Amino acid sequence: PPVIRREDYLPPAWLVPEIALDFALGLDATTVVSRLSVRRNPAGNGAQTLRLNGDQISPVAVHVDGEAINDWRMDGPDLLIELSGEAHEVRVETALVPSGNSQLMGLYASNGMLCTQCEAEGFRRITFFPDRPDVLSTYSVRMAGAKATFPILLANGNCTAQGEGENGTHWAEWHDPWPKPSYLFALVAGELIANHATFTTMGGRTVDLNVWVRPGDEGRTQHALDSLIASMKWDEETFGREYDLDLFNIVAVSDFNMGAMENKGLNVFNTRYVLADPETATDADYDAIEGVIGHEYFHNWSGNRITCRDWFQLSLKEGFTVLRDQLFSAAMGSEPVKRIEDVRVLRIAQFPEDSGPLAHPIRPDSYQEISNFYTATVYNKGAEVIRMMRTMAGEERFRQGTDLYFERHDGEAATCEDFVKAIEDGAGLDLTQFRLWYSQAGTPQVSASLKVENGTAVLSLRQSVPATPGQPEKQPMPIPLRVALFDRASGTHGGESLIVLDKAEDSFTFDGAGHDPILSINRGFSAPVSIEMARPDADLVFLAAHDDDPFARYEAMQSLVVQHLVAAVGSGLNEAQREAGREAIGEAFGAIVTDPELDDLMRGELLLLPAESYLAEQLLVSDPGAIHAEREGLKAWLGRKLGGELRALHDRVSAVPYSREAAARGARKVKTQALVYIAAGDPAEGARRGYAQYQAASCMTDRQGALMVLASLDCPERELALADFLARYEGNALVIDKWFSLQAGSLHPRVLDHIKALASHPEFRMSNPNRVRSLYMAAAMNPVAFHDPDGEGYRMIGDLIRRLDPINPQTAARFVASLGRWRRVEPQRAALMRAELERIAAQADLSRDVREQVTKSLG
Ligand code: DPP
Ligand code: ZN
Repeated sequence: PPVIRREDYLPPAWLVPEIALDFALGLDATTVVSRLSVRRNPAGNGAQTLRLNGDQISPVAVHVDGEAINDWRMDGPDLLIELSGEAHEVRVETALVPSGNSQLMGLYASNGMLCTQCEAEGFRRITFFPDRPDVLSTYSVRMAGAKATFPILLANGNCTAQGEGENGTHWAEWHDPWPKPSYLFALVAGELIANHATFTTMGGRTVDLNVWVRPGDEGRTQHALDSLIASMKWDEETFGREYDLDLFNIVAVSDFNMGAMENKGLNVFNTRYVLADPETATDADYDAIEGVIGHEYFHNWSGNRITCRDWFQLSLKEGFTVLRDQLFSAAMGSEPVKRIEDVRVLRIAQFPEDSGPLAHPIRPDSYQEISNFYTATVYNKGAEVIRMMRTMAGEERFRQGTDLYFERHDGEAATCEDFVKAIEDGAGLDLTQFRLWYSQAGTPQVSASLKVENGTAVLSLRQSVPATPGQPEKQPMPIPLRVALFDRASGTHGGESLIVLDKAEDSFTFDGAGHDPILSINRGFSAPVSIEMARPDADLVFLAAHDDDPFARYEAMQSLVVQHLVAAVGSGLNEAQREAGREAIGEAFGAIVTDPELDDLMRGELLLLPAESYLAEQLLVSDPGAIHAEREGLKAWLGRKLGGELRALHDRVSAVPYSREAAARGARKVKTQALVYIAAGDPAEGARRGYAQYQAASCMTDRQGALMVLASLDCPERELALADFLARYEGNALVIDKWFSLQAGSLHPRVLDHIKALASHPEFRMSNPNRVRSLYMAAAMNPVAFHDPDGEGYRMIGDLIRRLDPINPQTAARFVASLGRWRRVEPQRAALMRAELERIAAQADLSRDVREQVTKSLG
């Protein structure tokens, strides 16, 4: 497949200032008549040929300026028309089969309704169009269909007219006054019911808000609606952004590749980021809904009003919008806890990407299939890069930068460079060298050492950016680090400083540091780097107890455990050393379990052991079996060592009644964590308490938590609870997803058999991405199942990719990365993983999506 390169960008030869679309809707047959007003782009290359992209569609009829023409031609999937003048009207008719569209890109049927997904290149599956984000058009949409099947007809913008047709049909016309790229087009038709509210903007505009769902689901929409209102208000207050239409619609769809989509005025959501009530959604689900509703809403400015010039600029809208949703969620809940969660996600999802065969800069230089670049790097590292600018500028100056960006580029298709320049000008920063963060892939490693003489501390830092595919050599980048030096005796520090390491090596001096200070570095995770510094356990125990930066406290705890586990699986520890390491961790853990000053939400973070994938990252080549065994061994040891304290904690939080308040949410968070450790140390006690927690549960958080623990145990309570859960939530797809993923993610010794049985369960559906992910993503992330020493887990994921690819290539391609880690895995498993990739590569007719990921992973 052809490689698309960023450096080859050319402005479009033709612009399309206006488009009128006319849909005759049917689940099995829909016709589309598209009228484009095209005009030669003065900035284009003057080509006579109008290229309209298509994908698995063919033109039924083509007219130019009202005349049917026959001299159009196809170039692969694209329609080419020769045009002689400066401006023309082009009319193209296409015929679609929405019910046969299993890729879920373009117009498709889901659960009896019709909906669209166009980002990145789905619009070309609906009609022929210059399907690129720098072609902005004003859209008018007319749709007609059977009233019984499609009582509700929605598109972008405002509804301008509607009426009854013949034979039980009706129609609606929609107009979106804001020019937009084709990827933001949306249409929804079906039987839907809305939870409605209004919002008055800071400028006094009254906006109608609707959350549309299938009848029966309306009781689970209030949290989404509340989150939308909170987002609108927050964006006014924090970024000065006001909503710009009279209507904002959200529609929940059960078959959806992504989380949600920010189509102008008509966001389409995966049901899992809309539907919630305490009985069926966990606290984490509530938080995710708030975050995604915010994210898509914030795109109205960072993405829609200012869009991307080309797809290489994806992080322009995604990195910035992730930062915006992170700040929003932090403001709605606990800022430190949110920060810790975000860093955990970065380390689990992005760090491995950055050190593997699919590594790419946040602004990639080339791609074969753009869907493969909706990555943790573009999104989450992209957010970290902008967060660093904010850290260096300070909040106020950063706001001046974003104000300038929104003002300068409103209505444009912009680039990452435009954003950086606006922050530079508006915030008064010199970001010359900082731009390297956009072009260089790889997680920088910073090694640190501290020396003290006569009260002056010297911090020596060295950075290196690892080689990544296509980028063997790297230049040093500016790395902003928040640091503080703690005095051992008082447990305090004399003030935090922000230093910027912008050379390969540098040193920084601090006066008045006392004789033996303890360094707290990269506080708040001010830079997305890994810090390498060998330090005594005692220093980490000290920081875990005393650091006033909550992230740094968490980090100290993590480092303590990482240091121990990496030593244990790496060079190996003798029994005495292992015991000493565990004792140090046990001491810090015990303090956290019992600290009365600590709020439970934060306690919950501090009690989490580092993920196995993050531990594997610390080693060049690792044995996943050894990592798992050592980490589980520590878990069980802690469960036994702190059994009394953990049972007391579990008893205390079990008495807290249900509410959505922070204290009660914190209680639920540590409830299941305490249970996890109790079960690790004493499986019989874990089964007893787990089943009691399951039966007493008044909400999904407690019920799911208990079931998760039971699912890993070999006990009769496991089967009882699993059967009860399935029967209790029959018909609720999102909860049945949980039932699948809890079992596929379990540490049960026969988990592979369970997964196989689940794949033939009557509730399993290959056509539904949520269900596929609930079974197979949980399996791919489960160290026991995936890294089975005989390679059964790899085979299972390989088979899935090959079977899913013809149905839904975008979702299939997401599974390749797990196998692509083979180079970092011990030789026996590595060979099995590689063989699986080769088996996929040997399959004829692979999609471009899977082909690109597999080729790069073998590369
Ligand atoms: N819908 C995806 C997101 O919001 C892609 N834009 O990130
Ligand atoms: Zn987004």
